[in-house]
Amino acid sequence: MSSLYQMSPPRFALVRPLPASFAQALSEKPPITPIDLALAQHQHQAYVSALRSAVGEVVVVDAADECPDCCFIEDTVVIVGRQAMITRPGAPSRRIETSAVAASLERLRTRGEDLVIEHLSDAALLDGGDVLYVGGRLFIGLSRRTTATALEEMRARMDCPVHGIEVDEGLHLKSMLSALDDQTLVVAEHPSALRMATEIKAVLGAGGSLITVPDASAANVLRLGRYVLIQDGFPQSSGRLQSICGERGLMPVSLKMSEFIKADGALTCCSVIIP
Ligand code: CIR
Repeated sequence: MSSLYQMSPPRFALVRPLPASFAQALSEKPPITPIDLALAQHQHQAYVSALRSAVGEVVVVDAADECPDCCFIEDTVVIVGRQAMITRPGAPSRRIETSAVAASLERLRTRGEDLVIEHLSDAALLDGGDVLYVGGRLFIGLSRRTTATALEEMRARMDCPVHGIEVDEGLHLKSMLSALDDQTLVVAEHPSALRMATEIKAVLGAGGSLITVPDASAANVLRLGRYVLIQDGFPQSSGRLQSICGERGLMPVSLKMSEFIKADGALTCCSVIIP
């Protein structure tokens, strides 16, 4: 099975442009300065350009103005190997986002991609932001958006080991941690993030390691072949990440995500990667 963390470029990235309603996206705390839609568009375009340079093909799912959060496409599907599990997002306003994503995956399948498209049951709630695939395992955050029923269903239906991790702070499991490769987690220097990362590292075993960064948002990085998307605007965190990338022969690409952070988003949430 292709790994998300190999040096060769992932085959596909699915993205969803910003809807005109993006300024009304959900947010845990209303931002001090409201979302600047023009700036958000600019940041999203830079994100998509970075993806175009790093993956085989970018598949664009049409935006839906009735879904202010639709650009956070990661929450709508979990893909491991050929298995694509369409989620049932935790926020009621986001549940209608999944059908357009399922239809795009179906089009890829009819083009010959070896994908098996499945749907979580109506009993489950799960956001893809709570799902980290690393070391051949799925770690699923139990958060305000993702339920124990969803964890059990994923355990029963996914073709890989599945572990639950309590999320007691932040929106999602990946709000304060992410993976650089199959053994290395990037994690915020924050008690709750460190506790979750330590639990994951224990499952990964002797090779598992943690890279800590001072800024919570900056702990969300997106590995794409030999590139690593990191967040601009957090000098201490990006300095640390840039030097680690250099040591490992990876190329950091800095992107500003300020308008997405206002809606509790970051780098992983704006795409779905198919290795
Ligand atoms: C939400 O509250 O659902 C969106 N405003 C943010 C979702 C971010 N998703 C992610 O990090 N996977």
